[in-house]
Amino acid sequence: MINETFVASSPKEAYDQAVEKYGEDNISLAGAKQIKYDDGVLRCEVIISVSEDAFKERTFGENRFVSDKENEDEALLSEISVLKEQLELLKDDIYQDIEKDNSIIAEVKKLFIKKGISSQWLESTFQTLIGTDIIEDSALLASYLIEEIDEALKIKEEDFSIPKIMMLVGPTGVGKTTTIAKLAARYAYLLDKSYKVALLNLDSYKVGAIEQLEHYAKIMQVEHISIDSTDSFQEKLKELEGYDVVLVDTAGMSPYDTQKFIQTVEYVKTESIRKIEVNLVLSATVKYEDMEDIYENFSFLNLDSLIISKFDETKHFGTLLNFMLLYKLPMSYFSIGQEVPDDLMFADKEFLLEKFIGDIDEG
Ligand SMILES: Nc1nc2c(ncn2[C@@H]2O[C@H](COP(=O)(O)OP(=O)(O)OP(=O)(O)O)[C@@H](O)[C@H]2O)c(=O)[nH]1
Ligand SMILES: [Mg+2]
Repeated sequence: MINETFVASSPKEAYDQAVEKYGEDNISLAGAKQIKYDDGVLRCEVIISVSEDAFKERTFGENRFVSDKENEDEALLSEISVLKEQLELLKDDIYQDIEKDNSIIAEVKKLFIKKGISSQWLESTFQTLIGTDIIEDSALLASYLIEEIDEALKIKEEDFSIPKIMMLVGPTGVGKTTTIAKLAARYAYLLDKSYKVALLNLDSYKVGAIEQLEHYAKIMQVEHISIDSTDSFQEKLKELEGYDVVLVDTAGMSPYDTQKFIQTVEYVKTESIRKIEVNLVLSATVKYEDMEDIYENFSFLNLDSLIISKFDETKHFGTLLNFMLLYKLPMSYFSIGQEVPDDLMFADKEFLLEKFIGDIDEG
């Protein structure tokens, strides 16, 4: 095997470069670190191992046999993409003129931006309405936008095809452990059928993390195991094959905790008979500026769905909706307070949109 280092501003970007070059199945992570370069910029180095053959083929073999036909196709494709760009610019110009003359668009746009929706999404939606009556009436336009948001939101239906493994990941203090406890109670006691639940704790960083989950496990009388290496994770997953639902708690990570990310990727990639479903827990109070960093880093883990926590701590849901418009992750659960197990509900678009409409109505 040969080790190769990829450098980028985030671990995900560096890892993606490796995947693009070799394909996900041909590489394994050998390490990662964050380094301040001589220019003062912090960069992430991700080291992957790859077979010698793949390394030679990809590093020295590329472009050796590019045929004339392939060259022609490439030239044609690049001409088409230039034309497409010019068309987009033209459309933008036309739209800018219309926006200047149409006070209704300007008024509705200002309100939705104030509530957290990005101008980029709004403008591309408005562009599809040029020439229609909708842009002549502010109430109609606002309700059209809400319908569009509704349509874009996705729900991940609760899946009772047992057995399953659900891993919760997310920034520090967002409510992962509390949500794990609520989910454990839901599957063990609150549904029509009682499922056999086990809790696995991968958080070996936080002081008291083991005790926190153990405390919930004791109250609910469910199995609880702490893990400190990928080997023991794999071993325990095997031992727990007879369980219906295995809930996996992880350490809270800031977007800059490269080492924790790499460790978590190793856990996610652990071979197991069942798929490890990765759920990102995101607070409803997330700041717009943090959203992209969070997604950029956590998408590294191949996210299956989004659990929204701290629903009760805000009246403003536009930023969160914007997050979903941009990244199109399906929502699975909402955590609506601190009470275990009561404050958890299955994700509901209507519930979320009603709150957003209430906020819009307040202006
Ligand atoms: N208001 C409110 N508080 C919540 C909610 N979910 C969790 N909390 C509170 O947030 C705090 C942190 O919750 P944890 O479950 O420990 O968060 P965590 O993501 O596991 O934290 P780390 O493991 O440190 O990353 C606790 O005080 C919880 O009671 C929620 O939906 N609403
Ligand atoms: Mg925790």
